[in-house]
Amino acid sequence: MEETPYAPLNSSSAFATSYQTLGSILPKVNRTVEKALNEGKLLDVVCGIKETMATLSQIPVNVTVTGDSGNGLSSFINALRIIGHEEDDSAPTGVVRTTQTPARYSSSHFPNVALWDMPGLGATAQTIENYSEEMKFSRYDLFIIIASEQFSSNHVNLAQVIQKMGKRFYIVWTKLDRDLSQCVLSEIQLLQSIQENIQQSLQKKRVNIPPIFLVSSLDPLLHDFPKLRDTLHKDLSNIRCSGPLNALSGTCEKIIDDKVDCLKERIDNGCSENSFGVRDNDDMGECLKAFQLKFGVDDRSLQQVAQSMGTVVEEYKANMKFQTLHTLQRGDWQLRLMTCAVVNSFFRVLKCLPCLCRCVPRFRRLKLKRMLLLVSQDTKAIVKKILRDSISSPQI
Ligand SMILES: Nc1nc2c(ncn2[C@@H]2O[C@H](COP(=O)(O)OP(=O)(O)OP(=O)(O)O)[C@@H](O)[C@H]2O)c(=O)[nH]1
Ligand SMILES: [Mg+2]
Repeated sequence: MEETPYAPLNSSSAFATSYQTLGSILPKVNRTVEKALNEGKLLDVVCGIKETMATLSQIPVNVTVTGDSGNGLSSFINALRIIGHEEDDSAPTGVVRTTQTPARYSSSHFPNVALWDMPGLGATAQTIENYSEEMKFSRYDLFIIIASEQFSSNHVNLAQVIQKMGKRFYIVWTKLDRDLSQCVLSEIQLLQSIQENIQQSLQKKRVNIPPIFLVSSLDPLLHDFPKLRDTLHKDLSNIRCSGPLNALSGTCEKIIDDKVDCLKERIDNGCSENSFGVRDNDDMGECLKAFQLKFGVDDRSLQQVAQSMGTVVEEYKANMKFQTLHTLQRGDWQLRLMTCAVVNSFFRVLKCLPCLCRCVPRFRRLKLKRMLLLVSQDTKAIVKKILRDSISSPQI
């Protein structure tokens, strides 16, 4: 497996992110998404979001591996990279204190991620505050605290410091092979007692329980390693994408709201037939279909979106509250009232009264505008789902 050789921490350039690239691409993507939403082409919105994801996935993320010296920090890095400690570019390991300065490693399993091997917290009287300052904790995006043999106060203190910084961290209990070979308990009991011990130690110091993984660096594919890799992939995606995609989500909502305002104005001006291509704007079913088409949440568009996202259309439809005329009337009391038989009969009578018949078009516009608003809410829900799915499955 091809791996990049390690580099000791010697410059801050390793922490320079490609936010500049991001700064130049995001406005372009925003424009693409804006145009697509205005034209009701949700498939183009998906393309714009995928383009953003591709850029975001190149943002370097710094993951640091820390813990007590000798707990197996360097061995864990090699195991995570699935390389042996005898390979040229592996992290040096040993029974004597080995790692003296932070060293950076990369792995083809985690593209654009710097894995930092730290000198462990030593037997010296170094405080956790000094250690976190010296190791420049503020530079890292995610922390992996390694523990083995015993979950010490150093581990709890590390967790506390990282929690205070508001950063994501995991606890990885390693050397599980030794525990298993020496313990008289069954494997299930042993795993449970390690988990409980870690949780209790953290709870005593009011640390929120992070993900905990029990592994052996001698078996990089066994125990909790697969779960750990999976969680790490998801968190890396979150770290890179949630900020910009949340911003994009806000932009999308604003574009949809603006579109609603613009269409409401057209309805007020009596241009609904021309604008939406409806033949009879008293036919609520036809109007609903026309609005859905206008926003790109019609059956055909949703089918294309689902296909492009690698899923089934039902997943998207399940996010819509007002997909059919029936659900629309059932889900919104205002529209239910406006379309009930009594009100309809009342307006039919009004139509025949010359002095009051002017109220009829006004009432029809009210109904159309309400329906428009509800369809726009469904559109927002669909866009949110596309964004959510893009973060959780960045490879789509
Ligand atoms: N059996 C077993 N031994 C392990 C495991 N992980 C690490 N070791 C051994 O523990 C010793 C210390 O491992 P390192 O990875 O060098 O530990 P470290 O925390 O990086 O230590 P320093 O760099 O010295 O602070 C080595 O002899 C490793 O072979 C494991 O999962 N199982
Ligand atoms: Mg080491």
